[in-house]
Amino acid sequence: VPGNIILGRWCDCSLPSIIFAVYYDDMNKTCLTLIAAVLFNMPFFAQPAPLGPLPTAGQLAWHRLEQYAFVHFSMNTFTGKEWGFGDESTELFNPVNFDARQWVKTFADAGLNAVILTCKHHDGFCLWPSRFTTHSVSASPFRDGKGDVVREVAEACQAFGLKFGIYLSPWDRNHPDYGTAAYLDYYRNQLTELLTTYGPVFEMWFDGANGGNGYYGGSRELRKINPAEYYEWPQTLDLARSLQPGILFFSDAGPDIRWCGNESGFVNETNWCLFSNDTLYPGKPGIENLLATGMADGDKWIPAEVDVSIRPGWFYHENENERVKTAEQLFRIYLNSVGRGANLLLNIPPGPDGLLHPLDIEALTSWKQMRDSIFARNIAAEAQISATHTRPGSGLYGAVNLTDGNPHTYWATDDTVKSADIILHWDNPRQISYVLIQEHIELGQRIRQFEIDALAGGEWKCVVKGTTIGYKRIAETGISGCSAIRIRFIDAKACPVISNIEVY
Ligand code: FUL
Repeated sequence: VPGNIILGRWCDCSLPSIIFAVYYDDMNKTCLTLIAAVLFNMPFFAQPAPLGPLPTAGQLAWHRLEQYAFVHFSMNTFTGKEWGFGDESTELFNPVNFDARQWVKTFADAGLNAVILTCKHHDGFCLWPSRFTTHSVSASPFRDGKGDVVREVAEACQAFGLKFGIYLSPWDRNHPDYGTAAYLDYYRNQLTELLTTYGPVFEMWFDGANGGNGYYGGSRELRKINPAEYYEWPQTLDLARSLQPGILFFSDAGPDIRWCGNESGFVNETNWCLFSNDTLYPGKPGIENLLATGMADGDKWIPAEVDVSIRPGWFYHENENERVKTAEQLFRIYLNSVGRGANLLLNIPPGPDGLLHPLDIEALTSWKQMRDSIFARNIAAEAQISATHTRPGSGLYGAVNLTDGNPHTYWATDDTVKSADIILHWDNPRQISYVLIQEHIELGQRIRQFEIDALAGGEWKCVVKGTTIGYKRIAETGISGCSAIRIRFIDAKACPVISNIEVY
């Protein structure tokens, strides 16, 4: 601002640059503005071109949730089964101390950011008073048949600021029409009820279990369906989107979020958010490893979600009380999911009294304490940070952006430079256990290979050999007496664009 002149430039990589000058004349109180459009972007300033496929705004918001709760609670909670047959008496459902606020407060305290509830599992019992069936809470002793578990959980989520999602099993072993076209109407009617009654739903979960023997309205037979065609998913998804435009769909095949291919709590170390799902459908066998890795050249952004239970089963069973996962086991799962760029959907099943068991609460609480203490002090902020190469651009893309806590700024290299190092240096030697790296995925997932070297005792030593990064990568280093680390981006699909580095 020399005198009363303001010079500026506005640019977006896909548009011409706008150069403007504003002159304010104090004496005459007038303003003169000059505007010029430049039809090409000066490479001097241009931001890296996006490398598609890219996440949608909804998927970006989903990535930021990182970990959230899965709740399996239904008829099986009372029968001790994992898969009900569909002929269970509705009289059995009676959680006398049911308190959705106890569940959701526990989840919020554990740093879980959403809840996905089994509104209907494979046995067909509905946790809400559906107009389309009598096999629901309305026919149970719970709150004298006036209860609505879905409503209370959705309201508790709103009260504690958590997002709410639904699981509506496509396979229904109770319904007489399962296997025919009429059942699709029933399924869509129920979906419409859920998506128009309980407020915003962030995610809809389709599990892959399909067809088999069941009660089916009393016929007690085996019903087989062709999972690739029977459900006519595209029409159902269109319906759901018309009712809740922001909803994201999870299934083995996406289309918004993909299954990680196992129920043990991990994605592979190499985890691409990219996937080509054209030939896939929920329940397709033999693609587990592909789901756990993603596809480097996939044609859509379909990131992985890791669903795993805190107990051996998905539903509560008293005889599994001694086998609740420990804080250490949960932390390992966290590193193998969130720490590899996936989201974690951790199942915590309430018991038949309608409350979370104290052992599960204890495990969640100590897991949270463990995360808080391990990630308490980010020493990247105390380091001098530099890069072996930085994209030209008047300081717009400098390495300081990596530790500024701002997810919108990033360090990048020039378009032709696909490998470069970031060096963090401390005045006093440190103990370094974890290094956290985030790509600026708004511009695509790029990194294929990286390594981390540590300088200890005057010598550089490689402590991590890694592949993909994506939304987040937490690498374990475990080194002491370390005065510097060097993060070497070795290979990338296009110039590295990194938004955040943390060191613990
Ligand atoms: C599977 C189901 O068969 C299990 O019962 C459980 O709900 C799990 C999360 O998904 O497909």
